[in-house]
Parts: sequence; C-alpha cells; structure tokens
Amino acid sequence: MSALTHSPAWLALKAHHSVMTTQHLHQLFHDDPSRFEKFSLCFKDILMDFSKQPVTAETVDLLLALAQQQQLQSWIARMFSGDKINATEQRAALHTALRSEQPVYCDGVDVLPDVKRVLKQMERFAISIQSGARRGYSGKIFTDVVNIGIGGSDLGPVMVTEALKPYWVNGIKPHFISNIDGAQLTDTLRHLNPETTLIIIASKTFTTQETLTNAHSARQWFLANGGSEAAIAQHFVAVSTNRTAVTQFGIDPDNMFEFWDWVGGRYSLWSAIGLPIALTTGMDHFYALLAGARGMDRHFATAPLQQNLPVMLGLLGIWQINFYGTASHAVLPYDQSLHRFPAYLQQLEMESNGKRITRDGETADYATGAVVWGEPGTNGQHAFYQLLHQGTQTVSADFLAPCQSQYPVDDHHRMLLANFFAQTEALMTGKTGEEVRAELQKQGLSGPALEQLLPHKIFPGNRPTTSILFKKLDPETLGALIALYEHKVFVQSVIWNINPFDQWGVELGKQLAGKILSELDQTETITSHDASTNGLIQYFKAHR
Ligand code: G6Q
Repeated sequence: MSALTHSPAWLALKAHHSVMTTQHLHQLFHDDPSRFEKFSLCFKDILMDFSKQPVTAETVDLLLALAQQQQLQSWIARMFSGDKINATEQRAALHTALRSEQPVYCDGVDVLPDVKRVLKQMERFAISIQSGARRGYSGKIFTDVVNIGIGGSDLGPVMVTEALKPYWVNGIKPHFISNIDGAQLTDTLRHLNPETTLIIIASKTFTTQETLTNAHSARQWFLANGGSEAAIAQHFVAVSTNRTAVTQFGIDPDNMFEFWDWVGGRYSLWSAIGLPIALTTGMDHFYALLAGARGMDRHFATAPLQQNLPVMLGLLGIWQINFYGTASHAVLPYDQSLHRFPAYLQQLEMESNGKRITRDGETADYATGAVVWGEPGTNGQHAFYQLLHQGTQTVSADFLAPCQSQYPVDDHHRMLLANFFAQTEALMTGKTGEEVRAELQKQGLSGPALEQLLPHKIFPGNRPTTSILFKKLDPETLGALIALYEHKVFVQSVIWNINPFDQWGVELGKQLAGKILSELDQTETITSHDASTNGLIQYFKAHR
C-alpha cells in the first residue's frame, strides 16, 4: 500500500465513504433543503453548484483535510513561483506567467518582459493582417488563416475560436489541420486561395512528424497554385520554441513567434500558440481571454481552499474517482459554441494525470484520473444519456451552460436550459418503483402487463453531477473557465502525488511510428514484430 492510501486523511475518507454510500442524493436533499446554499460557490459570473454530488459538510471537511495533508497550498505557491515542478523534464510549469501582470521568475530571470514582447508582436501582426496593411503576394487582403499543429498546438486554438465565433473579425476565417491523414489537409486547402491564405505552423518542438509533413504539403500546395518561393515569407509564419528548426524549414526568424519550454503544450493557448485566436477574434479579445484566466489564477492562489472553485472541483473528482470508483467523467456543455470543450479537456485531464508512477517513483495503487469525454447537450440526450440514467456503471458529469445565449433565437435558449435543469434533476432523483407504478396505473395498465414493464421504467438516480452556470460565454468568462479546469487538474495531481506536466506516452508515440515507417518501404516480409503487427503490416503492403 502506498503512503497516500495509508494516510490518515485517506483512511478517514474511506470510512466516511462507507457511510455515505448507503445514502441516496434524493434523501440528502430531503434532509437538508439548504444544500444548494451550502454546496455551491461563485467566482465573478460563474456559479458552481456541487450540491448534486454525494457530499455533506463532513465530506468537504475530510476532503480539505486531504488537501492539507498533501500540502496543496505549498504546491500552488511553488507552481506560481516558477519552481521546477515538472521534475522529469526539469522544467517550471509557468502557463500562469503568460497571463500575469506581475513579474514571474524562472531560473532567477523575470519572464514577463519576454511574454509582453511576444504579445506585442502578436498584436502588431494581428492588426497588420486585419487592417490589410500586410497582404498576400498579389496584393489581396488575407481572408483565411490555416493553423497547422497537433495536440496542444491545435486543440486549444480550435476550441477557443469555435467558442468565440460571435467575436470573429469580419472577413477572416480560421482553419485547422492537425491529422497526418491527407483527408484533412486536402479537404481544407481545396476551398482556399493561396493568394489570400496565411499559414501558421505551430509546433513547440518543431519536430513533430504530423505537423512537419502537413507543413511541407501545404508549402507544395502553395507553390503549385500560384505562390512562389519568394512569397513564402509573406504567407508562412511559425510558432515555436525551436528557432533553429524553424529556420531550417525555410521560415524567416522574423516571421517566428516564440514561446518557452516552461509552457506545456496543452497549457499553451495563452502563448503565441493562441495566434489563430488573436487573428480571428482580434487582440483585444485575446487580452480579455488572458484577463479572465488571470482572475481565476488569483482566485486559485489566494481564496481559502473551501471557497476555491478549482480546489473544490478537483477534490470532488478525487471523491468520485478514488472513493466511489467512478472511472468515467462526462463534460456536457449546454452551449453549441463549446462543442470542442470536451475534446480540449480530454487532453488536458487525460494527458496530465494519466500517469501510474508517483513523483517518488512508486507505482500508484490508486486511480489517477477518469476517462473524460462528452458532447454538447441536448444532442447527447438523444444518444448516450440512456447509459447515464439506467446503465450499470456510474458516470459523473459536469453540466455547463450560459444564462445568456450568444445566438438568441426565439425560445431556443429557454428550452435548452430547461433540458439542462431537467437532466441534472432526473439524474439525481431518479424514479422509484412506486412512482412508476402510479404512472402506469394512471395510464390504465394493470396486472402482468404493468409488472412486466415496471422494472424497465425505474431510474435509480443518485448519479453525481456538478452544474456550472455562467452569465455569457464572452472571452473573459471563457478564459476563467479554462483556467478553472487547468487548476482542477493540478489540484488532483497534487493529491495523487504525480507530475501532470510531462507526457512520456505521447513521446513514445512519436518514436514508434518512425521505425515502422521505413519498414513499410521494404519489399521483404517483415518479421521484427509480434505476429499480429507483422501480419497487419503485410496485409497493408499487399492491399495498398
Ligand atoms: C501536449 C503534448 C502534445 C503536443 C503535441 C504537439 O501537452 O505535449 O499534445 O502538444 O504532441 O507537439 P509540438 O507542439 O511540439 O508539435
């Protein structure tokens, strides 16, 4: 057994769980009508209601005791102050410095001047593109921005530009190419005119096979469709930490936007990786996004743990994952604009905390994360909610919604929110046998027909949800929401004693394909792998 699962705070929660597990959420609400007031928190326009989680005041106290035991406050301070808490890569994790207004020191040097310098460079560039001062090779203004990047160099900008569509600058459209599958590149570029297309190659390392391959193909497309070598400098820019590789690729370092190794890929949308956001929505809105995240940073760093949204969200996850054994977590935005938010959080959470070795090099004997997934409501209701309501496993869920729609159309938003409230209520209360029986009798059913149908219409309820409501999905609120989840992930990593800032599993993927790639060109039979992999390679070669 690990030190964590042996620890007093853990054991106290375990004992408490054995009592709580006999209680139905419905009963908890019946016993205490003030649950909403007790178990909801506010930060600016964001309300987080966790009263539909199986918690009492004692649960909260015990979770906070666990946070204290794991020295959460000291870890938070270490992260903000630039300690090299990404120990396996000997790096700081300073994404918060990207939105800071105060000096932040890394290796004794204030990083803020560099951060501000690149933000200014982005601002100048965005203004020059939007105003038409900087144009394509034929003198036409830019109308399309293509971001070529993958993982952390893709998901954040995709999610944010989609979420902030109502803020798009007139006449500029973003496109994203991430997959090495030629389908995405072909499908994106075939609609575009090289004369009016700006291409951003976004890669922290500038060595990622998918991105570099797509970048080379985009270059060929540009040259084959009217562009010239001389015009490349006007149409291609890079975002990277690797100046040498950018230069080798043929991009003028003047057209490079820099960031730093203390920015993790999945935490990088606040850096120059956010260039597509700035170009599409305008630098003012990018600054507002940063301001929203900065507000949440301050809240995370200074609010008492009990009133701290990221802390409580993280601890509720611990309660579900480690004590209730909930292995699946759904993110359900009742806002179509957030349709890529679940995919973004999937990377943030699963890449950060999907680890089995602790900071001390031990194998964790406890779960370190759930499978994160989701789709916007109400689409999900007509697809997978069946399992949430009546399946054999419990899935925890975050429901998110704005009070004001960005797209007010007739009665749509009222109906959307009615679904949000109805679903969280139904997941919590369920429907008992007696209720179903009364319903069926009212419909005129009786005898064996009623008895046969009855069990199928029972809903156990007691399904845990957290509701996050906010006034409107403006850039500032979105920034705060993203930072809320970034810090939630950090809180959980501290409890689990793991490093959330490395990603050796991703690195493995980057190495593995390289070896097989050369084998795909060999004519002789491949025998260097297991029988399955050899067989699959042979089949592919025979049928390509
Ligand atoms: C993120 C991961 C990973 C990374 C991509 C792209 O935290 O490290 O998703 O962002 O593999 O890497 P590059 O930006 O270096 O191309």
